[in-house]
Amino acid sequence: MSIETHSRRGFLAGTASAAALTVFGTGQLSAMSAFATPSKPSAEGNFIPYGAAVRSDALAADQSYREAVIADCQLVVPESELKWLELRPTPDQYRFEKADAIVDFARQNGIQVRGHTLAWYGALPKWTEQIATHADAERELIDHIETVVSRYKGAIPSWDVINEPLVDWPESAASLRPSIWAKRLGPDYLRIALETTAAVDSDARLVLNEYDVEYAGERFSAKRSALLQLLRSLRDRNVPLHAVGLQAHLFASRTIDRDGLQALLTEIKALDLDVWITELDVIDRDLPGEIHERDKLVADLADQFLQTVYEVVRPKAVLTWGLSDRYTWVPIYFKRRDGMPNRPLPLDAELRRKPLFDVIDEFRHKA
Ligand code: 9MR
Repeated sequence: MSIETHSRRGFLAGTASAAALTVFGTGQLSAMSAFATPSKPSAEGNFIPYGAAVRSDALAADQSYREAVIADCQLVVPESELKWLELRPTPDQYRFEKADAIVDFARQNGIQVRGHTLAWYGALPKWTEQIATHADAERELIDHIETVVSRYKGAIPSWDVINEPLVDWPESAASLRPSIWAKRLGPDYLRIALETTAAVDSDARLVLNEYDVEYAGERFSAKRSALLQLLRSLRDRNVPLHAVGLQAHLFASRTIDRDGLQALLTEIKALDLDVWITELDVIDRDLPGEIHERDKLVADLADQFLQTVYEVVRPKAVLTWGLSDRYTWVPIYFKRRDGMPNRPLPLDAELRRKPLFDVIDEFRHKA
């Protein structure tokens, strides 16, 4: 696929006329000048939408995967295509082609899109390390958010504005990851990112997305406390925020802290924040190899997690981080020692439904 680039100035000047051409396997080009056509919400009444992280390259090259996404997802989130690394090869360029392709695919198929992510320490292009001053950092962050969020206004109704703000073992809400944003702007980067997103798209649901908040153990309860403190401080300062995203990368080797997670969710509810399950999958590295047994344990763990959440709050949506075991990030870090492929997702590598699919489907229909 060729990469279309827009200079920042050129793009801002020519938003209305810029038409991105996308092609997804059918051989047909489709012109996409207006993203603002709202996607059709789930046509299934009061059911919670289910969605998955998707990859533009796989959607373009793999028809059976594309059909599975169309059949099973009411919602998609680009796995990488909206990250700075993909969008911003140089300080002056925005490269929207891959993200546009996903948004276009979703629109054509009546699927909604979530945005991931605007302010994160990860997947930043090298040049951002050179951002040297408070003023430069503020300008870069604001420009980026204004450009990206305005492009997809109306087409991306919820954003993981903030991703993974806290270190792995925080002492307090001040224990922010030392991203370029935190280094140059301090904790104020959170406010800047959230306020800028709200200013550009006042209808967008603004989400703060975090992981490791569901387990038993000191490190995880420290994460829950710091997260809650952070949410309260944002709320106390009237910073716009609508929801918390629980990533839910579940580890078969860890124990879910039912009381700890439910206490956190109760407080989140008391702050009048919604909950989204944003990146559910089950890291099966330490589970037995036998496939039926493994798939059952994977589904049981997700069931236990979702049950624990639902007893306190009905999430706005449940998304898994990928749809099929054919395309998953898990082996990058958590390959199995027996050499067998990981099976963390609702569909297997042949796109057949696994017990995990049924568990999620059951929760989608729960009141
Ligand atoms: O799954 C994503 C992988 O393909 C990327 O290489 C990586 C870096 O951009 O990010 C992965 O997605 C992560 C997500 O953005 C944030 N939560 C953890 C996800 C899995 O690592």
